[in-house]
Amino acid sequence: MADAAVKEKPASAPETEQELTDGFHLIIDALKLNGVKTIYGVPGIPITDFGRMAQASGIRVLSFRHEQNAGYAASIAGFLTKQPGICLTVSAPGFLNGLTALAHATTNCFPMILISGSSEREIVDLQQGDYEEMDQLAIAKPLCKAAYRVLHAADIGIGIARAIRAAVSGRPGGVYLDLPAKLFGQVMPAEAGRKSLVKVIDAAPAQIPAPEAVKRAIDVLKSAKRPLIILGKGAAYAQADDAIRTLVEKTGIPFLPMSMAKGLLPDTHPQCAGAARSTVLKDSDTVMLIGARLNWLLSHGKGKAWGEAPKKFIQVDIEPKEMDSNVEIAAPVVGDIGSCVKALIDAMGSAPPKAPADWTAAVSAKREENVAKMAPRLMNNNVPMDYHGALGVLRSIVKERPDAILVNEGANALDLTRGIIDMYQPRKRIDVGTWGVMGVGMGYAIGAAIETAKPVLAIEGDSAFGFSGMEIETICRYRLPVCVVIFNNDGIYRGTDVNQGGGTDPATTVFVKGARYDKMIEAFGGVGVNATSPDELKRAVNAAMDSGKPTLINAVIDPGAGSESGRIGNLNPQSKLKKK
Ligand SMILES: Cc1ncc(C[n+]2csc(CCOP(=O)(O)OP(=O)(O)O)c2C)c(N)n1
Ligand SMILES: [Mg+2]
Repeated sequence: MADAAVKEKPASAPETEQELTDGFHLIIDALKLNGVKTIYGVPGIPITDFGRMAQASGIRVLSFRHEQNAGYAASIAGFLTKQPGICLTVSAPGFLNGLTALAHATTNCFPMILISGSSEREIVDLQQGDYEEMDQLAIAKPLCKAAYRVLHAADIGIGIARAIRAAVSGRPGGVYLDLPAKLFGQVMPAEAGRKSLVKVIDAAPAQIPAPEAVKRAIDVLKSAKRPLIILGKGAAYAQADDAIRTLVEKTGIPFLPMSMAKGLLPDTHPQCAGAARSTVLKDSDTVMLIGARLNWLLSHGKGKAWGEAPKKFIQVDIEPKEMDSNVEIAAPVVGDIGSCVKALIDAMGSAPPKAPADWTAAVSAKREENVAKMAPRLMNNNVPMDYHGALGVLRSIVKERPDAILVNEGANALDLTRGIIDMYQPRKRIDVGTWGVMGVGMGYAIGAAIETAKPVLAIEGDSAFGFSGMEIETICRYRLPVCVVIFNNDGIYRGTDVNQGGGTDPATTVFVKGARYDKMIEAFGGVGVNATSPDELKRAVNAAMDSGKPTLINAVIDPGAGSESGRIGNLNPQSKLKKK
């Protein structure tokens, strides 16, 4: 460390010159000691010089146009690598811009650290009106897994170690680290500084499940007539891909991947029940959740979607509090996913519980039926395009390029893409996650391109894209192999809504008709294409994926093609009173 440590000789210094270091260098050294290679952020007081120095030290520092997008990039870096993604912001407004992403990381269980510079504590605490004054630590606390502030240079090592461990151990999440402006310039002897740094050992220790819990789970599975495995993004995060595959194949149990678990086993795997989702939720009698929570995305494990028949749930999760969150869990298995799945396989030995053949045959038949129903719609060459025609070609492109990362957000643009595009490899589909949030698109695309060095295909609703659209400049600036396809249907859900008040303002859900998003990227030297047919779309995406050039394709979609809120229109509140 201390490759650029300051040498100073104060007037009163003794004859022997003492090597000094400062907050700037200690933070950089602490991050590098713990393997941090990339920082996503936006510069400004008090972290501008810090960013420069970090870049000079060999850390890759990516500057964004808005902190929220930098934060989303950091959050997905955490998901993809199991190391905390780092987001760096300025005080108050920059911090708040990054905070949405920190809360998102926490909700989605992605390890991330939001490092924010902050203003002078003495002034902030007396509320004397400092530049960008805000008690950031207090605000961050309820929105993340842990929040820390470092006041003394000698505590930087410990502060960063705590942040890293808190982010990745147990159930991963977002951590806030508050670094007041004064800290950066604090000076201390270099040798003492070196000694104060902490390398985090075994940051995410294995958590082995209790053998009784494993046996209980296997007993429940053995009594099942219609078992189902649901794989969540926690299972994808775990990087226990081989073990999970072994468990699924050994038991022959149909599996249902949640959105970001698609590809953990290929969607074309004979046991994949993705295309028979409603049937397996209703008809199964025993459900093993692996890194999936019974939240709204699974209708809380009860109600119409789950049918009348009684169900038994087995849940594999690292967080004990997750058990019984919505319904009774008959067999909780608490531990990290990799250790739990391995323990289950070992305990099954040579006599694993097997899914009964009549059940697996029924699931396969339903799946084949649904796939066959969908097939002709995907081959249409309509102009203007509908979602199915456009997705039919994108589906083949992903099949031919299974290692590309697919970013996806929107309403119809999300739900139909998820349903239609098969994934073949783990952690290749990244999307709106637990909140169904709009705005992750370009941040995710950048984070994924940087962390994986794979080509990225982002399929975006025109509304969804708007939340982070300015980052196409960032994509062009860093020359990232990102191809953005905007499903442009002139608005949110549909572009056909009318203002029921009759004025000249457009309806609340519609945008400028015939907008040409492709022209935006041309302003930054990227490739823009306006695609009006599936053939044009296919050609443009293939060219972009071959060249690796930043590309934005405006895919013109029939404004009437979508439906309200995509697949989740039922969540819109209804009143018994008639709409006026
Ligand atoms: C941060 C945030 N703000 C607002 C919403 C509400 N919302 C859900 S989907 C959506 C946009 C849907 O339109 P689009 O992306 O164009 O997809 P389409 O259905 O038209 O294909 C919006 C604004 C949200 N989910 N997240
Ligand atoms: Mg739209």
